[in-house]
Amino acid sequence: MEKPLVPTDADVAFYRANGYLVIPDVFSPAEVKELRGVTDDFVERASRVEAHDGVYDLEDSHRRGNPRVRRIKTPHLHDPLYAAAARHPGVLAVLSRLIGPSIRFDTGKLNLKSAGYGAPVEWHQDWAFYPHTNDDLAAVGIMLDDVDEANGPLLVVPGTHLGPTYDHHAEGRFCGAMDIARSDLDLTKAVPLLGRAGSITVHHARLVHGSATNGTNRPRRRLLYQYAAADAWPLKGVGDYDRFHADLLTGEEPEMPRIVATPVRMPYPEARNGGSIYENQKGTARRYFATTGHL
Ligand SMILES: O=C(O)CCC(=O)C(=O)O
Repeated sequence: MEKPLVPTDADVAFYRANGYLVIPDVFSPAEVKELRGVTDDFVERASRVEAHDGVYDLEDSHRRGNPRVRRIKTPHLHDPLYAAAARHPGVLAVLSRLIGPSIRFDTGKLNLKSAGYGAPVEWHQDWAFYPHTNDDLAAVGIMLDDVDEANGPLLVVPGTHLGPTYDHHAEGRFCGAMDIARSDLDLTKAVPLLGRAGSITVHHARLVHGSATNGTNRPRRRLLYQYAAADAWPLKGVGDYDRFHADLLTGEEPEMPRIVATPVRMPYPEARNGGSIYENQKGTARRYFATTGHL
């Protein structure tokens, strides 16, 4: 394997100021091909599935025999290739520069955003879903397809990781989406994260982001894995300590959590529609992408 690409000092400074990075060609064409192959198999098996389950989150238009998969949940638990992708040396080399040498894997998903109908994800901050004792948390997106302006790229609002944590509630319950009309955000500043298949994106957990429907005839499949500095502890608590400990990918298990003052809102009371961000966001009456479409 080639030596992993490591972000330069300028890349790190860009990430600190803007809250995101795009790094080309972290996964080789052969690795991408294998990941696409497993993904095709998962989608095919979904033709026998009727409703959301532990593996599949389905588009509203999904039917048995005509599979329309919105997301494969926790892919790393269902196939060793997905598990290996979460520990890819290229990904860890990038993260160690951005969040430090001791890195814990949190969880992951594969958002399919299929050609023609792949669902939008409303504007949100990941931090609103899983606040921690410090904010050295990042999500890594692995592009399984070329991503351009039209096939539903991740859109980010640079610098918002340094600002407030916005309200992600509707009618008093968590809904996992921001109400843009009630925020001070200037969405003309949003930028699409584009690249060839095999590239990765990294975004800070507090960065405002979202994505539109994929109206093209090209898929936009993207693995999305969450990581945290090992000394960041989830404020919602640790459900399974053995797994939490086993998910330490590099470095040392710290003796104590590191506590840093950050704007925190708790995702309670829980979303009326559980199961995935897509379901949570059905709780908002103010859908930006459904009403406004693309930027
Ligand atoms: O896949 C996307 O375009 C956005 C995904 C995202 O932000 C999420 O699933 O939390």
